[in-house]
Amino acid sequence: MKILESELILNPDGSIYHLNLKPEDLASTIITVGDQERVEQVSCYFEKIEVKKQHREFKTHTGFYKGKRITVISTGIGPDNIDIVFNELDALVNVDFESRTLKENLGALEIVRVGTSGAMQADIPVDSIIASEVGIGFDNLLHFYEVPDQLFDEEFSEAFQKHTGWNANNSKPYVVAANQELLTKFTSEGIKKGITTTNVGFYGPQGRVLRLPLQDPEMNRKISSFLYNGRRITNLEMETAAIYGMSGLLGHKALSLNVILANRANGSFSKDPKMAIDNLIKKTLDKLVQ
Ligand code: R1P
Repeated sequence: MKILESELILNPDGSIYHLNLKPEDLASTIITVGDQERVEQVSCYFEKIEVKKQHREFKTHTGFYKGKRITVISTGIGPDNIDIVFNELDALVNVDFESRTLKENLGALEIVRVGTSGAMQADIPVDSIIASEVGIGFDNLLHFYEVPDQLFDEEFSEAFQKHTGWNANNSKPYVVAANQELLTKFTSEGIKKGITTTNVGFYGPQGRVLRLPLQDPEMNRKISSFLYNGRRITNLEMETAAIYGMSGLLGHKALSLNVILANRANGSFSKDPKMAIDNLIKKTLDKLVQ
């Protein structure tokens, strides 16, 4: 079936609407970062950069690291941007832009998020790295799609809602796992497994009070004290669950890695965030070529 011009919007040069990329600009291994300035922080390690493009907050460099072709792209902040980035990355691989039809053989991308995050447990040091084995989405992005039965862990979600006395006005938390192959490959001495909550905002939704009181001031304490099969929630950010959900729906392999910049439980913050992020970048690139 042909996808209409209003649904798959292409720019006059044939690139896709928001990402401003053509299919040939993309590698099958992709690093996503939130901050567009982090794109250079990754691509400075490439021996050669062959694509440099940007539109809005979506900046892309494609090049080679130790002979492997890798794309690094910034998503900006939040699950709403993940909807755009993941649908368009998928279209670049799986839609024939000439005929506007799905390709017969669908491709699977390997996608690793290199992000920053806040720890929810006092014993998780700033500058440490967490690979999310599970993402819990407090956002509602995935609820707009038809989701196959196995994608969400409903039992986990029920237990979490019960523990927190989840407000029915908020969207139902969805629980979705990382790609197991990538999780195994990346988990190591310096990269520990964890459970990550993904939220729609940085302040109220993550329990930060500057001037506005919270609907549930106890939520972060409840998140920290939640245990499921002996596992606790380690960290909180704004993209992981949406990335896992969209990748699960589209058939891509995804893993989210986050360096802890803030510890929300003990109030500490990294003394050198740039160096901490750089450490994660170098570890990620080396794991990708292993
Ligand atoms: C908030 O400051 C942003 O930082 C974190 C959050 O998920 C959110 O996107 O990740 P990034 O540094 O990867 O953007």
